[in-house]
Amino acid sequence: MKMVFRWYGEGNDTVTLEQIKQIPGVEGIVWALHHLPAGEEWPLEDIMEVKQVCERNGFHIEVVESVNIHEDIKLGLPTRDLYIERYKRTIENLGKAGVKVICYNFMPVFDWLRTDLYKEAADGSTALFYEHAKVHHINPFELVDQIANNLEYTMPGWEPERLEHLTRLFEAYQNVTEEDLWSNLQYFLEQIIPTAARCGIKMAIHPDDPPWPVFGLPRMITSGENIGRLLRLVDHPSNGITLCSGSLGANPKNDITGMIKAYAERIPFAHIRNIKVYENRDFIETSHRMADGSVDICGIVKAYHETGFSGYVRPDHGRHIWDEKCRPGYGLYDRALGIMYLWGIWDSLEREKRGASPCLKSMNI
Ligand SMILES: [Mn+2]
Repeated sequence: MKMVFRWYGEGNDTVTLEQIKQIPGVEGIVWALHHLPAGEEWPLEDIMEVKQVCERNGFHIEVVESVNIHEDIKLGLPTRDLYIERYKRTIENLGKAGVKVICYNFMPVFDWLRTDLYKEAADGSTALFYEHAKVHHINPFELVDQIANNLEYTMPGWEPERLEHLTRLFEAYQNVTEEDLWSNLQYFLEQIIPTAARCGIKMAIHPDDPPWPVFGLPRMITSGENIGRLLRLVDHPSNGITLCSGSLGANPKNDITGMIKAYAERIPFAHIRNIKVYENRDFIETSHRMADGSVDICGIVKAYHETGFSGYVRPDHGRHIWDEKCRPGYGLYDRALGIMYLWGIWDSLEREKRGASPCLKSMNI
């Protein structure tokens, strides 16, 4: 597995590239042009600028997250063709810069949903929290007001320009069924997958977070079965998934290790994180350690190891610990701890497979 770390760019992240450099085994930066709204073409010059900054610090930029999809594409409006053409040009520009994987999602309106970004745990750390009953009792406008408008940092998927049009968006989705969304996704993929394939890029859709409908908005990428359907829409290696253990793990029925084994060839990018799921469907993001949450992190890493996974991995989110001030879920410390936990599992599996290292053997250990 190739370890990567999400970074929001110069002047837009509390974490520096110099700090990331000191986390063992991180080879690349997961990045995006966060200043561009969904639907804009990503200019090659802007892409090359990020490449230069990252490469100067010894990192590759092979994974982009996300190139967001304009709502007109998801809604299947006539204007979608214009945005799809721009999307193709962005793919081409990213290909020229050496990008190999583009993570994206196809969730209407909200990329992800939580009810509290700083829920305090018994040990004094805070983390992102989802309260199921609250989502069913609050209207989306109130939730946006509580979450997005009180943020120090812009959160991906919660950009002000997107949320400004919330009323119009909800109206637009009123008659859009899950099946409509599937057919709009198919239309999009049929157009862009040939371009991605030609550019040596794998598209990797991120599962819906949480993996069920919210505020009456349909959701598709929620289960192993639906991931199978997605992969069959355009049956090509460039049509893949970002397997996010935290998103899919919110539904305990999801067999994530089973998905890894079933779709190994089509997972270019893995998000690994743990959450604790409660019986009432609430969940809180926890440390990566298996005992702290409900997700079988050891089983997941083992499944990747067994299938010979050579794709990219990132620790996804972290808690806020040691008084760190950071973008919710994206501090340095807990994500670095997560990486070391993942390496710990991976290295022990490697050792088991290959036997003790030559150095240890020569010492007769
Ligand atoms: Mn994720």
